[in-house]
Amino acid sequence: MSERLQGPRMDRRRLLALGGAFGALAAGGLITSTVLGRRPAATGGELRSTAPLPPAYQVPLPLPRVLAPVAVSGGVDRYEITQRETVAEILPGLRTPLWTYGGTFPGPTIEARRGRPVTVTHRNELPVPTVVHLHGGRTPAESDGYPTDLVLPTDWSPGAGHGSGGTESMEGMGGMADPRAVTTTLTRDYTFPNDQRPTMLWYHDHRMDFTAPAIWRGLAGLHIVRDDAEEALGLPSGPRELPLMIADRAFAADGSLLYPSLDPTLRERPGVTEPYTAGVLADVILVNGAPWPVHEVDTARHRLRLLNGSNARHYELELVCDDGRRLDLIQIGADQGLLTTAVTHRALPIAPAERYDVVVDFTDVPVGTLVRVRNRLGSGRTRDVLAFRVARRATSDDSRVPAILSTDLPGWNREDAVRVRDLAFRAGQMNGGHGWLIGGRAFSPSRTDVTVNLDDVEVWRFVADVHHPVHLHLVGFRVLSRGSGKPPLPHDAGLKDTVSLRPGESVEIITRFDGYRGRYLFHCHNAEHEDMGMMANLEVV
Ligand SMILES: [Cu+2]
Repeated sequence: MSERLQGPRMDRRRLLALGGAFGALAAGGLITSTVLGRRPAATGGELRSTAPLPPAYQVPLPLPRVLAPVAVSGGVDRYEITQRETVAEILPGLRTPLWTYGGTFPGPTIEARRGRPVTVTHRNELPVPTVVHLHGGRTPAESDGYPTDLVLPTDWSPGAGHGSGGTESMEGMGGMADPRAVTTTLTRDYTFPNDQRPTMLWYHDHRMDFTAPAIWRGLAGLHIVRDDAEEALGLPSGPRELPLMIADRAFAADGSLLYPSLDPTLRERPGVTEPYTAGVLADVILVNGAPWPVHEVDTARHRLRLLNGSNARHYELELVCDDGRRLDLIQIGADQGLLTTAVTHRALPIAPAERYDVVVDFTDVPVGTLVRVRNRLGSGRTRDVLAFRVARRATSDDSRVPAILSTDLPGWNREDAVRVRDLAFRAGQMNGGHGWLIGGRAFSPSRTDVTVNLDDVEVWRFVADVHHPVHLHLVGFRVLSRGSGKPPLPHDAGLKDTVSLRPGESVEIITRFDGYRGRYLFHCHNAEHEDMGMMANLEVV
């Protein structure tokens, strides 16, 4: 009890210690009103393709292949993924070099069962070190993909040709090596217990300083956790369950991806050129790696498992029929699995790294109709995302959306929290240049920013200058409030692992730090912000 009472007092001291910049934001001062006044639809600079772009809704929607295990003995499913360069035809008639998991973008999907561990042996045949993180996974620290736990290429010598040995690659880390890093050469086994609520996770590169360009080049794939209880609900399944990874990219005239890296080899100097330091946006919208694809459906309910896999682009999705009629997005799940009851949206905002599980009912849509999924935050061609063509009458549809979807959502109350923390996400100086900071500091692997006790419940209060989608590793959380104590928004329902802070906004979340002890992270999932300092260490003890 006394511990609980300490919460607000610690909170106040922390608030004061954070100083003037945070205070101005928290008090709704000039910074807040200026930022809100601009109301930007996106944070970042947009690259323009010089390649000829195809018309929308011509390319069929690809579905990532499901990876087959190499062994299923001993209660563990074993998989192997080789990270390698490949060339793919993304824009019709053009060839695009990619960095991939297993030769495709997105990488292969891992289908996992709740409570049944999966071990993935990743083999790095790319020219740079890599790190695999399973986003949303309840993963022991040694398999969580800490940014300095590198898998090195066999012939890796970072300073080769630059005459300074191995230190130059540490430039973005302020010259600091990380004594706790556990590196391997060529391969590494990542073990995922899958001891968590069923949901769609995604795995992607998380290498120190170079996460954004690595994901951009193609290092992202899906990992779906299922269980018997969810399957018993009768939700749309089989060909009527569609994973949709949405990501923007830009293409040069020769088909190669554009990206404004300071060092296009991604070997030494991290970061992007000045117009893009707030985030890299692009003018082509890919879904499962295809530009503005189209997918044929029948007149039945479909389950869409949405991931915003973009580095910096936000979307607000709506479904519009040829005749202007809009279809509802019936949200059944959030980042971390099923809601208690469905929430119906006319439009659904989705920030980088967020997932939404939605059901769309095409039952009453006339055959022949094109149903466009549009992005209300886009302009020009970025207003289009993908489309469904209602191709035929369904012979039957025995799917349903039950009134109660789940009964196991954590019901943490504010009174359960032993601590309240304030964390400001805003721009600032880093290494003498532009950076993105948490609590006024740029990321350093050698500093513990937040220490929590295993099983403690805490309330964290975030405040933002511009858009920041904030992600915690290890745990899911509930959104408690937005904007000075106002209730969460409808799409904040359920268990989240990424929350979208809007410009000038404060958001409170609550979570229990359960699962595993060790070194984890929390960070902004605008991938360029993440690479430019907006990450912090979370030590669970
Ligand atoms: Cu950010």
